[in-house]
Amino acid sequence: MKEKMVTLVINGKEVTVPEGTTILEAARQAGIYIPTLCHDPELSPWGGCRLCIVEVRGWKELPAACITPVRHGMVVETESPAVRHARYTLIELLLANHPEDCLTCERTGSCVLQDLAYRYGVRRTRFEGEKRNYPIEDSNPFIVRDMNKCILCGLCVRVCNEIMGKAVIDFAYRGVRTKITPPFELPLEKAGCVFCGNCVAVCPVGALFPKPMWGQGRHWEVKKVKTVCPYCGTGCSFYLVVKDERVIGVQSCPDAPVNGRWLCIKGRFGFGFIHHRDRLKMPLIRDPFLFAKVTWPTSLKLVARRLTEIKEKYGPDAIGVLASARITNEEAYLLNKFARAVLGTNNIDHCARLCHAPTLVALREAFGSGAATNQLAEIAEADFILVIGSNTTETHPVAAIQIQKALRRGAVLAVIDPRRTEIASRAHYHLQLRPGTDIALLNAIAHVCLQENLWNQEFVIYRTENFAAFREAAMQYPPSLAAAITGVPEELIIEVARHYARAKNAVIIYTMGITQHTCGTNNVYAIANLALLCGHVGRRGSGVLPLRGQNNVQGACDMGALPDYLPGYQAVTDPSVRAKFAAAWGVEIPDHPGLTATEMFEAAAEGRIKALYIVGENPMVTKADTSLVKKALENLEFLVVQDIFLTETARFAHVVLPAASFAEKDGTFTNTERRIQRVRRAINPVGEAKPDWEIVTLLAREMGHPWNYSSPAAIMEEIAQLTPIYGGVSYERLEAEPEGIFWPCPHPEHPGTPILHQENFTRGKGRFHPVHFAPPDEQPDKDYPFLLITGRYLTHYHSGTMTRRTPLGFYQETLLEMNPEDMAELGIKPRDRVLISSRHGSMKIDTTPNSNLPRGVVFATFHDADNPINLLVGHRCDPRAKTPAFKGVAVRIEKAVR
Ligand SMILES: Nc1nc2c(c(=O)[nH]1)N[C@H]1C(S)=C(S)[C@@H](COP(=O)(O)OP(=O)(O)OC[C@H]3O[C@@H](n4cnc5c(=O)[nH]c(N)nc54)[C@H](O)[C@@H]3O)O[C@H]1N2
Ligand SMILES: Nc1nc2c(c(=O)[nH]1)N[C@H]1C(S)=C(S)[C@@H](COP(=O)(O)OP(=O)(O)OC[C@H]3O[C@@H](n4cnc5c(=O)[nH]c(N)nc54)[C@H](O)[C@@H]3O)O[C@H]1N2
Ligand code: SF4
Ligand code: SF4
Ligand code: FES
Ligand SMILES: [Mo]
Repeated sequence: MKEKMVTLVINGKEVTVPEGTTILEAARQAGIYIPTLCHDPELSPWGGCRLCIVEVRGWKELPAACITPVRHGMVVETESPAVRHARYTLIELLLANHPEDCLTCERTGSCVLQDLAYRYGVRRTRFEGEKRNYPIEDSNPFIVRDMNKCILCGLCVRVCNEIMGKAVIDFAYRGVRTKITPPFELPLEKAGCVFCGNCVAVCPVGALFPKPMWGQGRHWEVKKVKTVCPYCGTGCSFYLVVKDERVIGVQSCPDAPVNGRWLCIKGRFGFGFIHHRDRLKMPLIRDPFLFAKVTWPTSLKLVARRLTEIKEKYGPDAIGVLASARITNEEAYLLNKFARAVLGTNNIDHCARLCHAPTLVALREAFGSGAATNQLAEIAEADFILVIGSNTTETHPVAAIQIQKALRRGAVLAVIDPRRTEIASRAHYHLQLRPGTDIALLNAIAHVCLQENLWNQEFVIYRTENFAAFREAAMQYPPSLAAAITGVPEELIIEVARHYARAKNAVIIYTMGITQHTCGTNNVYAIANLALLCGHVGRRGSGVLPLRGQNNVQGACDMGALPDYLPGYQAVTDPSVRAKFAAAWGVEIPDHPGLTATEMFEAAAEGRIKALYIVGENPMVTKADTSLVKKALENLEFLVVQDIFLTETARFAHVVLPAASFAEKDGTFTNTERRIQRVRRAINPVGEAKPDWEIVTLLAREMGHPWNYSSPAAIMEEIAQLTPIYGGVSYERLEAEPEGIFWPCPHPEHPGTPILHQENFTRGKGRFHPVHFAPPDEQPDKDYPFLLITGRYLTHYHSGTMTRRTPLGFYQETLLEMNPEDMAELGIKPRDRVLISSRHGSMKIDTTPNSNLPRGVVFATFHDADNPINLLVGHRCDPRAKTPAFKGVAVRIEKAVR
């Protein structure tokens, strides 16, 4: 359908725009400025401040341009004497009850009110307004609210409500007493605020301000460096604000491609770790009980000598490398090269093993690529969204904003999760299944699609294979059976199936609730089957999004930090691939896949692995079966840990190497959309820390390999030569294309691929994999009657090395969340200490009630490094992906003394 166009004249210029465009939008498209205060293109229009008034020939009133649609033949003046006069008066009125210092205030350096006063020549106000005298609200560590400077534009109210799906703040009182506040004047921290700071990001004046930067630096004294968030895989970018070699804050960067101005608490306020006094500033060696500070040459010589000795004595496969999903692509690439070319082993892996390894196996076999199929922004375009095992608002908060946008557009949301998470509470359908029963549920959804003939026959015929086998399997799961297995009412299953199948565009979002089970790989197959059956893949707005966890876990996989793949998912078992890398690197590549991270620890505990080089991971806290990890680390003849802090793991090391943090280096991260983005150095490394790429290069040289990379850009050149999916990536291009590059991007002229599998699947045809439900191997019984789910909180990140070290008050201890009725039955009161035991270990922990948990299910995070929950998680894992079953551990709970 062609849009109807309308032509009008603005300031004598003819402008043609689609019908329904506002005068403001039409003017902006024509490059004509109209001032605004309460308008924001991403928020619903309000028309409250009236600063955007214009004159329309023949109209008696001056209409507000931001809410007035254009009409054919309209003649508009944006700066006529009448308009200027009215604006002058409006600004005077605003200043009338504004603090006296307004025109000289330097709080933000970009105050829209002040700019307007100067623009329209308002020097003082003729009106004697009632000055407000509110106390400054700053009882929380993140946001300062100075309501004396508020102009009541309501932008913060709309952001909180429309973008965040919260309604923490609103207008209260009337007349001159009108004020924006949480209900009952509660402080933000008591009103459900999640401290995303997105209200601060839109405040046009200095009323809302980030507390870390309060009084820290005037705007001309600071430099701003655009970079990418070091936490989750959403890949938000922002400015690091730097003064005198210190990062003092984070500011939204409106042209950030993934997130625009929106961030979550970790991105906006989680930078305090950068300058924390605990940062490693010198290499350390064990001496024999304490760590001694040494120089770089001493530490590197020792590492090179010991690794060489162990390699000579036991062979290269006695050494393992744990790479990191926190470091840059260039650094992960070098670690892959270090393991294979310098050490001579494929024993390299990283935390993707604990995370989306089942996705790498199953989506690869189903679609041909183990990565997300579409962009995050497309979530907002879907009509139906199925979220499975993802606590999206806490773990990918800015991706959750896209879900919120879709909901505002009228999309239908269904969430499959045993817990009533926040995203589940926003959903039209919450399928609160028993942990570990997803396959029965997903097969039943497929059953309904087949039974009711809702499936996409054309797609299945032309684009898929192995349908008959899948059909036969799925037909064994009528909703009544699935209801009995999962505990989800039959009607819910049927309705969700109908919605998914009938949607024009539908996306499935899934994460750890799917992968961290002994049936993780089969769970992912079940998701892929459903997408194939309904043809919801390979189109804009339709796809499967396994949201990747860490900032650069996608990149670490892409760069070959995996035991079976060289960079770009080129199999080590393929002789032609090995020949290519052998020619480029000048060494033979070992031909057998290496050990996974899971297997490396088992091997170390058994004495088959003698040395580990661990970069940017903290397995003592994050790996399953802490007792086994401890035994493995103690057993090693040599352990090198390279981190930014002396972690629980580093305490076992013989040598600790101090790495530079994300703020201190150049490079690239690849986010969950496969978008490659530039990370930029904002400050020099603290102390004598060095970027990981420099450390690995020095180590390789020390071990006799003449590496001489001068910069991350030079490393990327080598990556592009050897990795077809990154073939067109270069730093010049990344500077010229600030939105980033989506792989696959095989050559410099290629535009990149935001949407996968459009004409063909990467593997040709999409393949169905019939899967069956089997009761989880670990069942609750009389001795272990509860099921423990482990996971995350919004404000903490993994082992907490960074989030526990912001001076901003992030820290919370880990609590065991229980259904209040279960607590009552056991006679446990809130904050009572309990002994929790699994078949694998036990520990003491405090309890807290949470009625969003079903009975029989308990929840705890693994963020508390002092009391690691992984003591309870055994080493049961998915047989193919080797991902541990972090979800669904049978436990017993007994009251304990403190
Ligand atoms: N704040 C914060 N954000 C993070 C991280 C962090 O540590 N902190 N870590 C990042 C990383 S690496 C990752 S991988 C992601 C993880 O992100 P998520 O996967 O969203 O986080 P989890 O808390 O591990 O678990 C997700 C959900 O799975 C549900 N679940 C448990 N068992 C089952 C089941 O059997 N079936 C279903 N359908 N659901 C189940 C849980 O109730 C939980 O709500 O988060 C990333 N983002
Ligand atoms: N019980 C339970 N356990 C889990 C999970 C669960 O759901 N439940 N989830 C699992 C998942 S999905 C994941 S991804 C893992 C995460 O497991 P890990 O990756 O081990 O967790 P992190 O705490 O993020 O460790 C990253 C380390 O890198 C360091 N670091 C940060 N930046 C840099 C840098 O630039 N250079 C270097 N050299 N180091 C740096 C940090 O200080 C930190 O010590 O945890 C897993 N463990
Ligand atoms: S910080 Fe976020 S949640 Fe809190 S009031 Fe502002 S927009 Fe709302
Ligand atoms: S959503 Fe993820 S990438 Fe974005 S600011 Fe938060 S932690 Fe950083
Ligand atoms: S910007 Fe149009 S009324 Fe406020
Ligand atoms: Mo993860």
